[in-house]
Amino acid sequence: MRRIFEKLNWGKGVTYVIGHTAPDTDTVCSAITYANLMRELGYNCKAAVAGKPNKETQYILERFKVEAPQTLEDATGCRVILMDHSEYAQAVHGAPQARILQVIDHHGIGNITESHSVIYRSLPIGATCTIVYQCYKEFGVGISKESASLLIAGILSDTNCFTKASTTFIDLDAVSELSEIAGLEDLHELYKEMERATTDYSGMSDGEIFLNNMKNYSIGEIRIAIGSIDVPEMNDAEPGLDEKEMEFIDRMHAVMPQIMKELNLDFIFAKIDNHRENATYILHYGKESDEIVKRAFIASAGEDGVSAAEIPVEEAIDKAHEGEVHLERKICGEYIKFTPTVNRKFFVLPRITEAIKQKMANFA
Ligand SMILES: [Mn+2]
Repeated sequence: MRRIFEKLNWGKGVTYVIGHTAPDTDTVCSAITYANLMRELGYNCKAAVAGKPNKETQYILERFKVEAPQTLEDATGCRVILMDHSEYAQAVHGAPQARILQVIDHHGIGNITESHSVIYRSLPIGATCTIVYQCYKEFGVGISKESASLLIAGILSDTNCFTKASTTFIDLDAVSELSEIAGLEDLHELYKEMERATTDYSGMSDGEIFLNNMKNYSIGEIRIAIGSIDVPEMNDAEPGLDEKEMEFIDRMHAVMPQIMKELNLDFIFAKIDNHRENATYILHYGKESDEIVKRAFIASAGEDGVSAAEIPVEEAIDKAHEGEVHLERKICGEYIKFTPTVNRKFFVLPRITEAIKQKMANFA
């Protein structure tokens, strides 16, 4: 394996190991640890971020006393290793003019291109950090206490502490070995603190809260973004909790037009999780976005000529949870509410993508 890495065109300068914009814990921690591994193998690599890490990630870096990676403003002309994404829409500015040496990811294949040989490693597992752990094992390189802590944090974050449908035994095995190296006994305590940091929106405007975990996607010529936001924990001793939560969701809805305009998007969507209710609210904005949402999440096959996206809602979620969970869907005014919560990568994005493709096909 080491020989294969020698074949990459490393050049003379530094190679940046960098995750997606709106950096989260998996993207940042996988970049730091993978850069460490590449340096161990003798390559001049440096971790970087494509924006300000979110609050959860800031908490992790502080807790494990790790310096935040430098921000790479523009990757034009740079050599890069992309972590946790494969879409230009999510990549650092200038990525189309960068040379990609490697991609380490656990999402679908996006629209990046590279004419030179690359190492492209993608697995349908819980976190990019798990793949980095596998790479360490493959090379027989020891994992430091610090790197082990960061990898655990990335895996806990992306799998919501092993509760997401994307979690695999590979992720669980990785964490069980890593926690011994890291000397971390109480992972639930760690995850609780991470959750607290995630919904600490103090000092942030509504727009910043929305952008905190928003991802951009290109579907052909169509540019969309999907924000993923958690309703902050509120004091349930006070009356009117439901209204306060809805007020927060309405505030997120209110910033969507401005974000859509500024980023020149065709549509913008949001997936807002209210953990108290164990529910997800789907929000949409953009011309005829209601039709897309209808196709993606409401319409049943054949009804009024509007066909549902490939997999019926119930089937999709049942599959994800192996038949143990029944998904409920409710129309709440302009929003669609799912109980229990649904996943952006496996549930929301594929259905919206399919609905947009159908809409485009009908139009053409
Ligand atoms: Mn990830």
